[in-house]
Amino acid sequence: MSAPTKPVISTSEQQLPATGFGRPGLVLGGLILIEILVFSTIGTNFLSWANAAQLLRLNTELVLLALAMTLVIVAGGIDLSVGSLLGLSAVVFGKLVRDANFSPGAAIALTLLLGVGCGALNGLLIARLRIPPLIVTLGTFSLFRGLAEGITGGVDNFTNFQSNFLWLGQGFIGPFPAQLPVLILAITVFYFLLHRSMIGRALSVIGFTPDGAKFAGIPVARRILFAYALSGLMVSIAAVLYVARVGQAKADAGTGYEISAIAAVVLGGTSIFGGRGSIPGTVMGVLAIALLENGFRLADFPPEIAGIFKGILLIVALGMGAPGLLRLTTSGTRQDLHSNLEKSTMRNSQLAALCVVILLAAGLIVLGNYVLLKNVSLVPAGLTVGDHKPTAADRKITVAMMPKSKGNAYFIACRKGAEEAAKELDINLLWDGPTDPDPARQNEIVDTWITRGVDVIVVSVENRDGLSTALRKARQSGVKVVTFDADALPDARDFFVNSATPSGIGSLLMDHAAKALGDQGEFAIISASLTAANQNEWIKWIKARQAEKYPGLKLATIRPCDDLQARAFEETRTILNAHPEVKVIVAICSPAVPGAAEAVKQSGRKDVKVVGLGLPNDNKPYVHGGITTAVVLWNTMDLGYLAVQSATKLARGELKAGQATLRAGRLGQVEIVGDNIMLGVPFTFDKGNIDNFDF
Ligand code: RAM
Repeated sequence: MSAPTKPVISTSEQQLPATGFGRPGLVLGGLILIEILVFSTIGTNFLSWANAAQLLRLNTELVLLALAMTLVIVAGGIDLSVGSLLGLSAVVFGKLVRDANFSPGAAIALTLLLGVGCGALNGLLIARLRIPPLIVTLGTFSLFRGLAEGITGGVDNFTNFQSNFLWLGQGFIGPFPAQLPVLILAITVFYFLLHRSMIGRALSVIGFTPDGAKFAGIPVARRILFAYALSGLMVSIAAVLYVARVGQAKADAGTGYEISAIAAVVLGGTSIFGGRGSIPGTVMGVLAIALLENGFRLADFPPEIAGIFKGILLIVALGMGAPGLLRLTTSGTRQDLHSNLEKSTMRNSQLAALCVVILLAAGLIVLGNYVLLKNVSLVPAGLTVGDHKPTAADRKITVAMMPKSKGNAYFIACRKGAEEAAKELDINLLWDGPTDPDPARQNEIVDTWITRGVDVIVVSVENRDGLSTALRKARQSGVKVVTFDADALPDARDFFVNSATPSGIGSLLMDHAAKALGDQGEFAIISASLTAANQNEWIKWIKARQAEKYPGLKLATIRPCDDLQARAFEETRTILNAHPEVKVIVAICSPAVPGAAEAVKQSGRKDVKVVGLGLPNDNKPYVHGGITTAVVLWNTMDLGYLAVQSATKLARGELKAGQATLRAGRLGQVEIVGDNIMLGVPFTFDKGNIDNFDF
């Protein structure tokens, strides 16, 4: 195609800069306004300083990524690797601090170097080898995440950072979050870079017509390299802030950030075809996405609804750019994409799409009112509910409860008991958590609950050190904290609802393993994560029992599986290959028991057995098949029930430190040892009794 190269360049120079306050900017502004109106009506404490500060804290990393992404897209490219690079930078930083004893300052410097290097790698492949950006960054998307997983073995989670480093992500300068200066600086620099500098102008021209840019004497390759290296730098800065904010560094940090960043950029009016972009638009795009999630949570909507609406917004935003994204897999045809016809079609579809989102948002008001009405208590004062008599002065207590992961059958059963107690006690129960185990997500949800002003937070803690900081903050702001299943640090909570004594659980598991092994032999443990307190306590007691009673048995290895069945399956296969002497797998988190048993079954090894902590329903086939010899557990419904009973009594002043017992509804008097509220003793399911249970 013969594009009118020279006129295009001069026209584009005249048109620059577009700052996003055109028509798409106004529509986006309207959308943000509607979000604010809707959520300030239906969300608790939405229009508060604390919430504004939290929004800023939670979204700084995304803004940094999106700013850099704007430049990349304006230059006609795309960077799908930013989320993975965030994960890699986070774990490299964690490793440098924990294992290589670097000071945080030195580790930050090296992490930023890594970011620039990885960004430059993208840039070199694209600019010098002329491989399409989508292909290159799809490759590095996998490469960077793979390296992060390699460094951590997929399960290591770096925590315990110095408090002066954590201040960067959790501290305040007066009333402002510590991230604010970085954010203002980054937005200002990128604004001037894109809208007021020769480099921004050059990137726009490259995105508009790369060949034309070359003829105009622009060093195209160098500018593209600059854009990607800068993207890498911003990602690594974001990674450092992320680690400081969540207090931990895991290989899955930043998962999905690339999609949110691209969506924010496109939503903000930047053309996915390149050539035209807006920094203010990008910032507004991030805000539109962030408000959705934040507002829904504060309005107590089921978190799934927030996910659905966020998904719709992302589809709309990405849908607007889809044709351009596809074309980024080829080269040399970009000029065709800039026909006037195409440009106006895009604008119209942008407007239409945003109108749809606005209409959907308006529908939320109706839905919100419905939820509000539903939450009005219809129980007349004086009516006895459970073992508490509500009085006219009673305010409905809100208990916010979080499992390690919502998808785990163990916690699904806990939820049933929690809901039963909530109904009996006439309280509001919020249930939310990560879909799969994700300690950083647990931190974010706790933060939202603090802003929301719930009465009690009840949580099963995935990462003890990481979440304890957030829980301490909750206590400082007057929220009571109860942990259940897996504990936080003692000063981060009021009480811990303990499934059974760790010594009881550990000893029983070891006894079952010994029964399957005989006097001599090796066994292996599959745990959930290395940072969960309950898992580590149980391992300690398994080892103690083995040393005391079974000197002929040897623990060959401990492998974490992230509380995921598929991962437990893989880990067991690895153990069977690497340690052929291992004859018993002790799986101490519920998804690991069927995962390990399936791996043993598929290996064809008849000499290997499984014992573990799991649910009867998950394990029946393996118990009947003779692979799993013993499954230990407690009544998980009762655990959820007791946790909500304890939380409510705590909020009502009926549970105080030093108390020796607690009256817990249908469970009767429950013993309190120190600050541990004890559920009972573990129970063993085996071939003889497992069919009598259905959970
Ligand atoms: C896992 C959870 C929980 C553990 C149970 C037995 O699913 O991690 O913490 O107690 O299994």
